[in-house]
Amino acid sequence: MVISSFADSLVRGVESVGDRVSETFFEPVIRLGVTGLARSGKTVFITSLVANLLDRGRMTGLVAQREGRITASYLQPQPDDTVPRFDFESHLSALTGPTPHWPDSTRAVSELRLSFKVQPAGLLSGLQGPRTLHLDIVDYPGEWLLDLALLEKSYEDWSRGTLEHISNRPQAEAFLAKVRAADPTAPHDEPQAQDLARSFTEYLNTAREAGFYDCTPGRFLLPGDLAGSPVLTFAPLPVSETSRRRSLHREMERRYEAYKAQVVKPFFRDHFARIDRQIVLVDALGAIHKGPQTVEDMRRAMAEILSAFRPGRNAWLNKLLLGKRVERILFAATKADHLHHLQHPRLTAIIEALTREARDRASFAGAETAALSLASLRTTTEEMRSHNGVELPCVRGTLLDSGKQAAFYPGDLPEDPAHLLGPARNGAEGWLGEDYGYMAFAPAHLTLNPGDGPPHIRLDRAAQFLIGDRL
Ligand SMILES: Nc1nc2c(ncn2[C@@H]2O[C@H](COP(=O)(O)OP(=O)(O)OP(=O)(O)O)[C@@H](O)[C@H]2O)c(=O)[nH]1
Ligand SMILES: [Mg+2]
Repeated sequence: MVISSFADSLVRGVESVGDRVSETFFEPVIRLGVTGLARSGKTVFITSLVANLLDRGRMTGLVAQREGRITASYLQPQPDDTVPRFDFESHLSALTGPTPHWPDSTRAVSELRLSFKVQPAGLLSGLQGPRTLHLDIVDYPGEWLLDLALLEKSYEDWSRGTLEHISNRPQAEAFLAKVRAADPTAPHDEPQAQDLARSFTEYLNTAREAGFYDCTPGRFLLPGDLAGSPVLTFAPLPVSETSRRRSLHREMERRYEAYKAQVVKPFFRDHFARIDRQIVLVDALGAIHKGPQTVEDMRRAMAEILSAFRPGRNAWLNKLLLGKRVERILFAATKADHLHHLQHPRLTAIIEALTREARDRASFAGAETAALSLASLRTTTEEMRSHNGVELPCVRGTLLDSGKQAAFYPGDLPEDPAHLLGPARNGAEGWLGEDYGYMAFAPAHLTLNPGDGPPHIRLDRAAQFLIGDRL
């Protein structure tokens, strides 16, 4: 009797010390960055991840959950007062409400804090009380990472590179005609500057819609509250050293430098530099459907985006990070519910190949990397259908445009990703022999069991890689 109460109080003592220490000194925070090019699936990913971390019935791939060690999870006010909160509730009710629909496109950085109470694993688990761990999830457009390259370029270099690069694109014709008509050495004229910037922005938007990913400066596409301000009112011009002060050239150059100092640098300083774990989402299926040129363009954009994770190359970023590194980077092919699971390994192989160059670099910088295929919100079911005597692995879902149910076979992804990436690199116009279809599915009507989050594919595996070691 005496012994047991002594033992109890010892345990309680340890527990309360543990609690106090953890509450006052040791509530670790993981900052998880979620990025990807436009429409890659960032918003749906965060919404479903958070919903599934709150109701963890479908998260058995998360080891701490399987071991029953996550005792609670809850949303908290996010800690950065100047960053908009990720609008989790609206996005979730869009996806899972009575008339399910996809959330709207998002235009800026946002953030959300999810906190966990976790029972420690291992020998001491019985002696310690639950720990608290905060997960800060930051959603930011991948296009903003492309801007890193601007920091190393003068206005002259950037102008020359951009004009050369877009010279053959039909989307750029109208802008290029204005550039030819402009005299960069003439005195600066604001309406003309605005006209050039507007026309350049139009080019960027149509190029992006046409499937080009190399559309920088990134903030021209997602201006948020900077729309119309001078830092976004510039454009590339063929310039030479001889322009005088107050010329169109000099004013454009000044604004370009202001964009770097007041838009690009603050983003890297305030958001990027603080990230511990990163997921990069890639809509590989969408790109494959659009054709080889889109795939090649995406591969290049990914390589450039990911060079931000190899800061050695950029002196400014290197200084900013002071040796801090993103510890883990996950490359995820999204919307895998468009494919029967038989094809998922092939999609993963494609994403691995697509990011190989960049992955090698990131690993070199000390980050652990992995690749997988996932669906943040599963909208389809699988079925085999026979077609001309062949059994095809299909998926069935509700079509977004007509609301009708349909079975869909997207084509046979090659076992060897080089069969896609090779022709893409070599400038092929179309895929040889195979057509890759794409259908937009609507989110399905859901009736969720208590304790279950929305249906997904491998979201738990993604969570395990990204945060599992800290739970
Ligand atoms: N079938 C399916 N479609 C998805 C999934 N995730 C995203 N999508 C589709 O992809 C579109 C874009 O998803 P978002 O999450 O809004 O993408 P985003 O990266 O936040 O897009 P922006 O905010 O515009 O940059 C959605 O409207 C859906 O049509 C998924 O898990 N399954
Ligand atoms: Mg979004």
